[in-house]
Amino acid sequence: MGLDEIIVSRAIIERFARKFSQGLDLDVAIVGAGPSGLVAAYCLAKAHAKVALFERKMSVGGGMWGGGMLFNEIVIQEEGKRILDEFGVSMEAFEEGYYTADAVETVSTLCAAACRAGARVFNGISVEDLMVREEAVVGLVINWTAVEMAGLHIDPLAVRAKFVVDATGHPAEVVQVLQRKNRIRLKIPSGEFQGERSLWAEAAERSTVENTGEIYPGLYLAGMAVNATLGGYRMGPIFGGMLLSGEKVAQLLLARLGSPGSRG
Ligand code: 48F
Repeated sequence: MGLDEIIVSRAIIERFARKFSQGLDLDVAIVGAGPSGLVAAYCLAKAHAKVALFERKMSVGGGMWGGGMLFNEIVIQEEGKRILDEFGVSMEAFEEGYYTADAVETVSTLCAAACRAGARVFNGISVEDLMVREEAVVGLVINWTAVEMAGLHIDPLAVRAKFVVDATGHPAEVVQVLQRKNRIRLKIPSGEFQGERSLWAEAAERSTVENTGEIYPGLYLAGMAVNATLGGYRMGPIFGGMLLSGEKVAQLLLARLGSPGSRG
């Protein structure tokens, strides 16, 4: 069979344009494809919500690939094991209540499951701002990461979403941009972004899950962005809290969405 490079080019352009265009009007837009974002995307897509993930890097997985200090094994506590079991990730008991999993197998399995459930993943795209209407977040403002890196002066595009999830990890970028640009008060006692505290795995894992939820009308927090925003502790390379937070944000959003529309 002869190969025509122009057909190859046209196939990429047309198929990407279709996918991208279908991702412009969403039930849920998730920013950041780390463990919490991937689990949230999977749970939402499985329940037929129209969901897309926007990830700055080319690779999904966030801080999970490198385990702890580049030793690519992760630790999951008893509470989080159920979630990796559901995905079929192999785990090995270490000591009572502690399990290990291969970081690469875990990331790739979470991502494949999210995609197969119907979540669309847009990598190489950075969320630089939000759409805000009458004191509610109603969408994202996005641009190519390559444009951001090159410092080019090129206007972004917009994505509408009924709900946005900040799953950007330690920097909690979405919350920070919302606060910086709109002079608003967050739905927490301090009213404003706090920044994370030093390492305390047990307290951090608990508070990440407990505080997962809506931080401003239309904007939810999941994963490490929860603790960063509320002034919670960091937890280091234990990942049960990230998985549980992703699951919890999806459950909260599904309750808000009622019966999500079928994916377009
Ligand atoms: O940091 P990350 O893995 O978030 P997470 O799901 O998990 C945290 C853990 O990895 C670890 C930890 C727990 O053990 O403390 O750090 O909370 O993934 C966040 C992803 O968001 C992307 C970033 O590249 C990363 O892959 N990201 C950050 N800001 C933006 C973004 C942005 N403005 N636009 C798009 N993607």
